[in-house]
Amino acid sequence: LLSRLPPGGSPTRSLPYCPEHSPYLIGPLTVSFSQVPTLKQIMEKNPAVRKGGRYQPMTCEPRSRTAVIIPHRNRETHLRHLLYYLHPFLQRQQLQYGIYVIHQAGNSTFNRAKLLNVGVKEALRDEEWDCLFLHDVDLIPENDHNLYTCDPWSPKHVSIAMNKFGYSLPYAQYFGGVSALTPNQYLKMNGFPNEYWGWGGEDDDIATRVRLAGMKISRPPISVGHYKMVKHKGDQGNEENPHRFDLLIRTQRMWTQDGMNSLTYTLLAKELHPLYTNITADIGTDP
Ligand code: BGN
Repeated sequence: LLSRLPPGGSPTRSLPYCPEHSPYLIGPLTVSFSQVPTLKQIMEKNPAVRKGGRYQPMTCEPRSRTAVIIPHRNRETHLRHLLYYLHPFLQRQQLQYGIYVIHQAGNSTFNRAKLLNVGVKEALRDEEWDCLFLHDVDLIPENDHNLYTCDPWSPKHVSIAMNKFGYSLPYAQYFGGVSALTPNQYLKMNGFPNEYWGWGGEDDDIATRVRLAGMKISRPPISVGHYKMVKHKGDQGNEENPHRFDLLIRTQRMWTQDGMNSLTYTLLAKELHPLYTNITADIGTDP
């Protein structure tokens, strides 16, 4: 038995750990985008989810407390598809979790990696999360044996078999889509770069940081890392970043200066929606 002592209080719960293999897992899942679920429908299917998109198992002590962090702007339908599949998926894994949507305010060029830094910073103010899942809004996991827990030894890349790449890794160093780091691993590599505005390259920078910080990328078996992407066109405000090649040459020089230790932004709102915590931040503009 295990008990977690709240500061200055007596244990609130004393429960056995959840089993190492959750009995609720199904394996391969059928993911379809033919209908867009409403938030109300998703809420009705997930009565145990609490305000802010939080959940914890009732009958056992979870083996991980996982924050799922989703950069977002103008992708409401993608978000609904993701929430529809992700809430039941995480509950079947018997995790304690919270879903954070990090919304970039304004119309300047999108900056995925900086939004992830903001999400990590804000999520860690709430809770001592064991594991940070950095998650694209348009990727739906297709196998619930893909556990949303961290590898204590290595940053983990999980979206390794996406339908758009024929269910295989597009190249050996690919680190885009969905990845999982412990707060320690995240801080050890100074988080993610803040200077990639627009599409592309930031994930390659992140992969290089993993190596420069003396770590290795770990991956689950390919069959478990299946993801289906919601089809979409390249979107306005996230055009290809023409500077990405120049930036990538400088990663080795920049990673200790640009990241969590240089992160600046203005928190505009933090709202506890029924299915997720919505963080709206002004992260500045493309120079
Ligand atoms: C790569 C992009 C990644 C993207 C993958 C998959 C760059 C940098 C070029 C040196 N990298 O080519 O950001 O996730 O394709 O689409 O553009």
